Amino acid sequence: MYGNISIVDQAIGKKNAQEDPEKLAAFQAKIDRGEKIEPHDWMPADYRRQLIRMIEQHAHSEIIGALPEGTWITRAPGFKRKMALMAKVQDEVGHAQLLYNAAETLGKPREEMINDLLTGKSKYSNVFNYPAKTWADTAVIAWLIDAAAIINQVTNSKGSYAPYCRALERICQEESFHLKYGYDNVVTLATGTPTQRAMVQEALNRWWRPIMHFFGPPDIASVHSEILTRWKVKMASNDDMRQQFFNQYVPKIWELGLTVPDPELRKDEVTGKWSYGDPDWDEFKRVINGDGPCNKERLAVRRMAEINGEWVRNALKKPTAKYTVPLS
Ligand code: BYC
Repeated sequence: MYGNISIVDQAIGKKNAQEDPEKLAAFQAKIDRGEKIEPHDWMPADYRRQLIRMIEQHAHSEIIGALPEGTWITRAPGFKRKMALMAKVQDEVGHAQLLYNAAETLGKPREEMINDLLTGKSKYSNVFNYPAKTWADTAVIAWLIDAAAIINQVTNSKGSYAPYCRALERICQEESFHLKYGYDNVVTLATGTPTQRAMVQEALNRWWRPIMHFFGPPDIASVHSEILTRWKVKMASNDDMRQQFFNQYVPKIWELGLTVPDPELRKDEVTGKWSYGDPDWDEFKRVINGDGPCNKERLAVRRMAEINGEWVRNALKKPTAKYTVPLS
């Protein structure tokens, strides 16, 4: 902070200074009244830029997020679980389509978004840069990562940009099925043989830290929260969403006789706030900047999919031309 004005406020102030002050005031008043912004409405350039950044990252997260679970479709125990997992993975890819559509309404072409993902220019959620080592990992992902996503998305579906809110509402309905599917798998393992129980505990131990990171850095270190909150794009802070997750899911984890790998995690019954150990924010920074256990692998798979799918995209554009189908 410099005096009473934060660095973010100064930067936004400079950008906003280039905007028509009357339009800017009318825009903020509209947001403050709780009205929605549609694509054809006037909006400040930075509102557009911030939304593209966030929605695009979200879309990329859904598409990359399909990969850790996707590798388990052929190995899922039993036909019913294979079918259920396949449906979940399809849903996630469908979410990406809805989100790319929402981001496109702001003027960035889909090809450019995909290109920015493949070149590493755009980020996607930290959590999908970790390996799904056992079947129990898929159970923990479907239960707790989908739970974390629902907390984030239900909250932000009340936000100001109408196309993003509409996409989030639909996505949350599907995510709530995923959560039930994930919980069912966790319960099966947690109430199964000692080996199954150990397997789900071990998966939970490995995923806990990435899940803590999922909600973003602590509020004090969050770069975009201030302006996104003022513009009602973000309807709760990173820390508030993390606290909501603790409140809703830690008791459920304990109920199953599982433990959380954080000896400092406890709820203050007076304030209602949870305190927790440092989840290693340096690791978070490394992972979101491309240096996680699976970042290279995830992008390599996406690049391969892009090359293999090129003839389909071309065929859709020019159905009468001849195409060579790559043999992969
Ligand atoms: N991972 O200022 P901050 C799913 C970045 S998929 C990576 O607090 P903001 C599912 C942030 O971008 C659902 N990067 O940011 C799919 C910024 O960097 P840049 C995924 C992160 O935007 C398949 C910097 O850190 N959900 O559910 O105010 C199977 C500073 O952060 C992360 C979404 O994408 C992260 N976790 O708040 C199963 C939700 N956190 O851009 C499940 C949409 C922060 O300045 N996104 N960063 O270079 C959001 O709600 C917000 O962007 C966040 C971060 C709360 C994540």
